[in-house]
This record gives sequence, structure tokens and C-alpha cells, in this order.
Amino acid sequence: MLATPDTDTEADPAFRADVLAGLAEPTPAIPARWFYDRRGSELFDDITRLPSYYPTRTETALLEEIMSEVDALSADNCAVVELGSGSSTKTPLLLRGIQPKAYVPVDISGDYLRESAAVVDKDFPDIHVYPVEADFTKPFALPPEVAELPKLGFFPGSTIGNFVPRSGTDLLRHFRDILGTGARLLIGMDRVKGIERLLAAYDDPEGVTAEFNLNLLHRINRELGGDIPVDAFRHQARWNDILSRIEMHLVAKRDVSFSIDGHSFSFARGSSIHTENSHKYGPRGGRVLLLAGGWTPLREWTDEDGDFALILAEA
Ligand code: AVI
Repeated sequence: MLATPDTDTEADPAFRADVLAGLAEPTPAIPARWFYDRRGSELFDDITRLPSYYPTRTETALLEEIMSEVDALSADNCAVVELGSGSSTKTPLLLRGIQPKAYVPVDISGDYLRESAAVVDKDFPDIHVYPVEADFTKPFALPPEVAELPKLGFFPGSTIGNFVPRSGTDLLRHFRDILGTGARLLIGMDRVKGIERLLAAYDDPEGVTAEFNLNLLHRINRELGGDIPVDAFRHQARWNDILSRIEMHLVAKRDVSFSIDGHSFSFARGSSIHTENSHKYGPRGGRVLLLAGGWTPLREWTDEDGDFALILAEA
């Protein structure tokens, strides 16, 4: 998960630029990374516990099941580098399973980073923890203390699915540059499955995903001085078959006009703001993506129903 800091008073210039440029596009869209202010991160945590949102519990159970195999395929005394550590509950499973020498959580949100680092520090006294506050999509340096250790990147949650394949391969190449040749990467990827289950996972009956999506408009109003009538929009999840992805949109329920920081926008009833892509990969598609990103798949595991995959790859 990508988390961005909450700045009620001071707007993030990158947020402002993305929103103003994105809403002015012929197909209006705002990058999904802006979902994750504090409220958005809380709502995402709630999503991961919903009965219809299968990815988190499926991946967690799978990780637990394959841990001894991952351990056998990992170098002794390695450094686990978790890319976008968030408030992950999967981390302790991996750390307990492979007993690395060091753990490097990387996250843009200092709050989350400090919380997860403190928990690991307390629960795993033998593991050195070196938190890095950084946007994992941008260049950053690993702590010098882990320079000589073999690296195992950890990128769970199917976050790779939130990148269009072109950016996903760029991101994988960037991980390769940071972790180095010979490093390994354990990555989670959500699989293509029946459309009904996919739609239910992104449009839950409890309405939590709808609130998560609409929170983006509240955030724009709060942080960028917008006057968007949030109740004029509704959440929609769509399956895009040709691109093999779930898309989230905010659809105008009526003709609506609003302004953000002096810029005016109008949406006709039925038009939408595209807010997220969540790509789903078949077995071959996932491996090709890794290969294109400079990683050779070594092993792949899925749950019994083939809902979710964890792949171990080598740079
Ligand atoms: C963080 N990411 C992998 C989630 C996903 O499934 O694409 C974000 C999400 N959006 C709606 N529900 C969950």
C-alpha cells in the first residue's frame, strides 16, 4: 500500500498537480496513490477484513503454508526489504519463517513506518531493523548496514496490480536496481477469476470500498480547498476484460460543477473519474511481467482455488 502524509493545512503540491491535471484530461483520472491519507489507510485496513475481499486472507494463509519452502530457498542471514510496509500483518510470518539478519521496512508514511518498526523491534529482538522513510517508486538508498547482506525483497498484497503493466515493469526494474543482481523478490499477485467474485471484492455490500473511493473527494475538498458535492458521485467497480483489470470509478449521479483552488470542472450525469486499476494476472502473464522487469521466476505457489499467487524470483 502507498501511504501519503495527512496535511490538513499544507497541501502536497504533487497531490494538487495530479488532481488538477487528471481532472482536466479527456478521460478524467486521479492516481490511486492519493487514496491513502490517514482515513483512506484506515478504510483500506477495514477492506482487508471484509468477507468479500479475499486477497489479504488468501495471501496470508498461503504465505503461512509455504514458509518453510521460502526459507529453504532464501540465503542465510539475509536482509528482508519490504517495499511499502504499511501496517502489514504478513511481515511477522515472513520474519518468523526465515529469521533474517536484518529487516528494512520502506514506506512513505513515517507514522506507519515507526509503528511497524517498533513492533518488529520488540517481537524480534535478534533482527536488526533499519526503517527507510521513502516513496518506494522513487530512487532511495538502502542503509549501509545491509550493503553486504543478501537481499530478499518483499512486495505482497498484489500492489503490483495497481500499476499499469508498463509502469509495473519499470517498478520491477527499479526494485532490481535497488536490491542488486542476485537478489530475490517474493511478490504477491492476484489472479484472474470469475467476474462476480472480482466485482464483489471491489464493491462490497457493507459499502466500505465505496467510502474508500469517495474519501478521495473529501480529501480534495479538505486539502486542496475544493467544493465538490461528494453526494453527487457514486462508487462503481468495473471489470475491464481486455486489460484484465478491475477499475474503480466515481460516477456523477447528476450534472455537477465544482471548483478546486480556483479551477472549475463540470461532469455530465453518468461521466466518471477513474480512480484505480487493479490488474489480475494469469500464471503466464504474471511471470512475463516479472521477466520484463528483470526478474526470473524460480517458484510459484497458489492457494487451492488458484485465487492468489506468491512468486519467488531472482534478479
Ligand atoms: C492496495 N491494493 C492492492 C488494493 C487492490 O486490491 O487493488 C487496493 C484496493 N482498492 C479497493 N480495494 C482494495
